[in-house]
Amino acid sequence: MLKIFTIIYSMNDFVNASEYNPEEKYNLFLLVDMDYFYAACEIRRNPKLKDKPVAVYHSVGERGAILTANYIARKLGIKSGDSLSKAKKVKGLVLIEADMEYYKKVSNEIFRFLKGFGEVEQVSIDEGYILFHGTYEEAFELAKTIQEAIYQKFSLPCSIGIGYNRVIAKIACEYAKPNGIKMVRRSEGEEFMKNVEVDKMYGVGEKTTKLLNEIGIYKGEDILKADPSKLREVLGDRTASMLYLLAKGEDPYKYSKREFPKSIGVIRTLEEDKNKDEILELVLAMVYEISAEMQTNDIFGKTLTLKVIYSDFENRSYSKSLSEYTNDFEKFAEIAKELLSEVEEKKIRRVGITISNLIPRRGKGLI
Ligand code: DCP
Ligand code: MG
Ligand code: MG
Repeated sequence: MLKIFTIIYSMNDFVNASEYNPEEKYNLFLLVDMDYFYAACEIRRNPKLKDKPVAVYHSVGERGAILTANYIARKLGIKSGDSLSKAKKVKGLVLIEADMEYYKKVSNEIFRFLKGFGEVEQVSIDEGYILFHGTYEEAFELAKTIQEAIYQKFSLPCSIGIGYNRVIAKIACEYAKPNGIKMVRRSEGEEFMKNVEVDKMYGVGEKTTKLLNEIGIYKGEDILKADPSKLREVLGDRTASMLYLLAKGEDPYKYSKREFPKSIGVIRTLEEDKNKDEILELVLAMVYEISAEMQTNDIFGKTLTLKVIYSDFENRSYSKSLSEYTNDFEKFAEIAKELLSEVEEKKIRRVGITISNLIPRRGKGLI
């Protein structure tokens, strides 16, 4: 258990990244987020402000806070959350009181327009996911079209992140800002996350960031290198497994808004054909990935299936069920080892692990 993160780390060499096929269609997510939205709305209705530092604030009585600032103002050190009194000291800064009604109206118009490009999941006043099925290249073309169209129609800049899940799209968008497009393919996901700072990760707030920094974890790669038992001790099981999935470029929350899954699985192609005794570490790493996903989503399961595709393209599946529902890595790892021992002595090309017979969280009478 203790060594599993490092095992997974070294497994990268094993996985065939050249599997990516430019013709292939995927379910992709385009996160469209407006740039310095409230300030951009103000500049839109008063174009004279275009090259000036602009900040929008909200105030109650004497006290006020900055809600956002354009990038010129950000260069002067102004950001959302700053106090109005601090902002007032910045020479040349244009301060405008928030007009929420106007921003909501503009937002509604933008989202009505975006719905013309596909199914949209709005997540805040200025951002939403467009669900897209197609190739990565098509997704990138669509993003360019949308960005240009929004600018033409509303005179507002936006940035777009494209990813194979919501979390990757969201983080990619941060990197695209301002007024850019950033796409991360599945084969690039883990590499991309290596340099992502923990506070940029979805669901990681100030408190978790502080705890992580205290034990020397700043970026995605530090999470994968960390001692997992230490991570669990500091953060608790659930947050630790959530972070692990994020660092791997996976979406820990992917079941939250959707149908409950029938099974959770991963499949990997080996860089070169291997014997069964050479794939144990990879198999355990895959089991760990799935159990972490189950732990973050409060999912429990009973049946583990190991699928082996031999180099002659024949394939076989081996399954075993536990007597109880669990999401404990050790329990599934034991079955995986047992199943692997039953595998034929032939060269292996691909290997898959699936856990099925799933139930949501620990419920009365269920476990
Ligand atoms: N907002 C707010 N309070 C905050 C952060 C943001 O009221 N603490 C408001 C003002 C923003 C809008 O929500 O304009 C959208 O938030 P974003 O986080 O998307 O920030 P911006 O669009 O302003 O800037 P960016 O270009 O970084 O997306
Ligand atoms: Mg924004
Ligand atoms: Mg936003």
